[in-house]
Amino acid sequence: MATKTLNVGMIGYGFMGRAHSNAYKQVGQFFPGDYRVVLKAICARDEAKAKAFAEQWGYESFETDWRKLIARPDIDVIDICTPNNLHKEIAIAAAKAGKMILCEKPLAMNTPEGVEMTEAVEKAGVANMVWYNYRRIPAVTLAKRLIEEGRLGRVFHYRAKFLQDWTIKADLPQGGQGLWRLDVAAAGSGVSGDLLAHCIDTAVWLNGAMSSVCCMTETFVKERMHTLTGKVEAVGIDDACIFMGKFANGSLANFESTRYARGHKAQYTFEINGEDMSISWDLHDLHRLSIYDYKDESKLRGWRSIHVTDNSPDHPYMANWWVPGLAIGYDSSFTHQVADFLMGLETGKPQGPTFRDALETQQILDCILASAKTRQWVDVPKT
Ligand code: SOE
Repeated sequence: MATKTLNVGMIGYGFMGRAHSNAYKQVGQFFPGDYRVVLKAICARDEAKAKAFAEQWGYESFETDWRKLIARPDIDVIDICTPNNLHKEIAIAAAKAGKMILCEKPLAMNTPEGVEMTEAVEKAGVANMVWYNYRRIPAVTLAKRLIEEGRLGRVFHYRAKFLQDWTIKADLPQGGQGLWRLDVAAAGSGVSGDLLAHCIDTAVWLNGAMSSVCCMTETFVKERMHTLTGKVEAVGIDDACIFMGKFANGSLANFESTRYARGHKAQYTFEINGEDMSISWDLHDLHRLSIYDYKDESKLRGWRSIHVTDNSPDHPYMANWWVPGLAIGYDSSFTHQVADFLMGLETGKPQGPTFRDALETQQILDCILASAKTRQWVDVPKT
């Protein structure tokens, strides 16, 4: 029985606002614990939209000024779902006000901002987490367990891709609601911060720190109409980003993301090749983990596809859902993230990725963009 409440104040109401709200609503039903999550307030600049969102998702109240939301004594946790250029100011103000913080990815526009944010939450001693949700898809968490059990042996290769195709049209504007991801002033970067950030977070979590990178980026559409100014303006984001690199464990990295891969909507894939086992995963088939185990008898050896839906503790998170064989989806990864955040509060053991963990991803992002600019290899500073 929940004996405590966690009052959420969420800033932003776009795609992520919906994904997080859904998670807050589901978590108590599927992962009951000490805390009851209360949708206390939603904040958005446009009053009509804030009100409509509050009504649709069941928030008790709404605000139009995030500073007012942070000042409210009845809010425990601030959830930042705004464009990236607002993360820093909001997070630092929330930390100073003693609020816990859940921040959308990437943590910041760049590493110096990320450092300030991390220092602020650590100084304030407030619980914090960044929404790198893909770690908590059961098949991906199972991959982590297999690696921790030492099943892969020495790792040689880690390759990841995140492919989309939604910005190919040259007359798609940049900026404003929904399209801020194309505006460098709001997003900080393009596919690197938006998509590769996920791949890097998962990679560092599964395979450890990266030591060096070499990258190339491309902006295929150089100018777009800006929704806010009405003028045709230069495009400052990377439309595609490809990098190779090395992990501290000696394995080689091969990463690609683009929004120009016609036919691919959100194809996030990774494959890890170890001496004893290879693992691969594909977001389009998210409940499956493919493995090749060299320790199998030679006559039976081959790639096998594990349907990660068993409701035993062997399949992460699944015991809390339906019955074996019935899959869950993308949305559940956010529910798992909230469940783990609450578990961190209950046990006093913070669950990652914390701001500090996400700072490592931020640093790699800065290094790949610096490498693309200078056309040189860049060493990733040790964190
Ligand atoms: C972009 O289209 C996007 O929505 C990202 O912002 C998300 O982080 C990613 O999970 C799916 O694609």
